[in-house]
Amino acid sequence: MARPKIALIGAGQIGGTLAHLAAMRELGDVVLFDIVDGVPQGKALDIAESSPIGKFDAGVTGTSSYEAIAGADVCIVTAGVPRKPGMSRDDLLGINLKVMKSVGEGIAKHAPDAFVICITNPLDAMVWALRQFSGMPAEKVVGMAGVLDSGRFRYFLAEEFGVSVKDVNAFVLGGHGDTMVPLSRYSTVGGIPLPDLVEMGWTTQEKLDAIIQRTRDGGAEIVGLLKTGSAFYAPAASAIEMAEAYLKDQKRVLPCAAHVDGAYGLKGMYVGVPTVIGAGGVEKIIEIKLDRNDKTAFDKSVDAVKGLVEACKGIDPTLA
Ligand code: A3D
Repeated sequence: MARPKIALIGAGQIGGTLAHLAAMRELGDVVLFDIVDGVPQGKALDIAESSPIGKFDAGVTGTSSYEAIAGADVCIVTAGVPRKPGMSRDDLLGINLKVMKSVGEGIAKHAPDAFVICITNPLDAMVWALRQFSGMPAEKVVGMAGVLDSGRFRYFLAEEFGVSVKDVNAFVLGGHGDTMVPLSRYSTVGGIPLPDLVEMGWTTQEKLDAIIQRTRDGGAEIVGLLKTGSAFYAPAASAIEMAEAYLKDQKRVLPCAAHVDGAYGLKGMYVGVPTVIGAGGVEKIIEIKLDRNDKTAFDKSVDAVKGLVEACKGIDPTLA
């Protein structure tokens, strides 16, 4: 049986890391695409040359031509620009919207059956635009944000409690931005919900609130340290988890920016919700019960995403 084909659209910081991870895990043959000629070819050759040492069998090639992604099973999109210190994700909207148009059209033409994972920011608006431009089925186009946001939340919680990251589960809903909604009630350590851990004296509500705020600001914290770009190791690891769930039909329960039409009272918009990812793409959207505070926070996040989508329509009238 032929290996799956994984196309990475954008060969920058995240694209290069994705290529390395996908090849090392032998998820399939990797094609790195970028408009800057030489960069995808150079990174691909470098990774391919590491394969005898890392002992992995995966073809890794670089290209600046969409023809090379033909028939890809998975496309992961990082094309565009990242933020610099002082910028919000929303400041990237104008530039990255144009990029989504060319990428959406390129994927639709050459890999129309692929499962498409968008990472480009501002995430919830860009994945919506990418799906509009590509015209692909909603369950096959998804945004990566929740796996990363909950990963950050889990890491901070594991540090606070001095326990293994493997035993910490966390839940984050809503848009990928300052309005994201980390849910304490659904986040657990060894199955024990966070509010119970506060009652048990493992931590205080103040410390938990600080961790939640640090999770919301997680992207900005890295941008502030790096100064020249944004996070790439954890974002790449998160998208690989989603790609693997699709390729291996794992039916993973993962928070993703999915097309929600009906659930949560929403009508045809992309926002972060718990999903089941398997061979059908987004096979299910899980509608959880929100208490009044969580619902208020979720509604605020949804409104922020709606504002960005309206801004996209203002810039490109074909989206209206
Ligand atoms: P960077 O290292 O700049 O890579 C982006 C690449 O896209 C560059 O190599 C560009 O040449 C390439 N590119 C630009 N235009 C096109 C085009 N039309 N077609 C193909 N390639 C193109 O950025 P990065 O890899 O650090 O980040 C990529 C994106 O991911 C940015 O928009 C970030 O803001 C975003 N990001 C999202 C998250 C989420 O959690 C959603 C996290 C971190 C970064």
